[in-house]
Amino acid sequence: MTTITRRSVLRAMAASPLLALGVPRLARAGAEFSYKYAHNLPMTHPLHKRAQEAVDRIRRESNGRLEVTIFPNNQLGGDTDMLSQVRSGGIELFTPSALVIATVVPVAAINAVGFAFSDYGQVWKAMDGPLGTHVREKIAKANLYAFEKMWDNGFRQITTSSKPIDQALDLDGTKIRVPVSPLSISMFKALSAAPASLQFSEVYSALQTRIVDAQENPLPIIQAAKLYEVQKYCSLTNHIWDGYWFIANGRAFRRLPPELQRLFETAFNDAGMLQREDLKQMNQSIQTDLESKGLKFNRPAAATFQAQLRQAGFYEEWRGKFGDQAWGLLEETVGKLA
Ligand code: X2X
Repeated sequence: MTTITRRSVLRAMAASPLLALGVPRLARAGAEFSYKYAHNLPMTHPLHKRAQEAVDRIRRESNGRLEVTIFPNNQLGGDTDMLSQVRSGGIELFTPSALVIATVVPVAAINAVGFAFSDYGQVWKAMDGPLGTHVREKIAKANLYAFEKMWDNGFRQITTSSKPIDQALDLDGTKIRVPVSPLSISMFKALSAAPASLQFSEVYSALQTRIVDAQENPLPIIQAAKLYEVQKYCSLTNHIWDGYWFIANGRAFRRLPPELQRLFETAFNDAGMLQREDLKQMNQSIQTDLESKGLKFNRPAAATFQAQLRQAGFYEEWRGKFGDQAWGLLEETVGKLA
């Protein structure tokens, strides 16, 4: 016997364009799974655009069964809030930077060890390979599901309102905002700066009111969040490579039938690969754009920073914290660090 339920009617309507016409709101309200996805970036950033495409694809290919609503730009709170919401199930999806998820899964910060990666070839080799697998396993232990492909945040650069940073000494005493990340604090302390952790939602106003003089982020974020309006100098240090893990609450992911889990995986991983490509394209012209908006660029050599980090025992300390296994996986790609 076939029972006619509200759900089966809605599913039939969603599958038939003619019937579904005119009742989009009803069809939406009837989605079998309605998930919330939150992130910390302005809507002009490629992460948002590609996530929006993925979400549209998911609705289409699931015939309206699976619907994701996006809350961009810290609408649901800063990183720390979003992280606790995705852990509790208040939201189902979140894209924390590796630095941020590391407050719950410490080894996730390993891609952000100072000056470890020298280019994207190394980055994706490690993160799409054994190091990425290792981190995803640890994320799973926190009852979060990390989709396989990490999204790009970028190589982080230092901006200041006061002076260009040309060598490690120039950071001495500089009040610099870093994410809510023990690794970032440790690294900038080792460089004799005065780092302060703030959520990204607070960065623009902290710079504007001079609570801090400096911050560090990849150029696409400096552009999307208009940080050039409140900063003068940009020093291309490339000191950290940072990426976003696309994560789901573990229970919310397992609750989906296998075909919808696979749809999530395909849609988010494909979109992540395109987002990596977007950033690669942007990186070719973005400096010129930021110069036209008034930022002054310089390109310091890495040597003085690395020497200072070594001398301060930074690498030894973090090798100990991450453990030999994870550290070994990183060094397999980038060579000896300590
Ligand atoms: O907070 C930041 O600086 C950002 C946007 O890069 C992260 O998500 C770590």
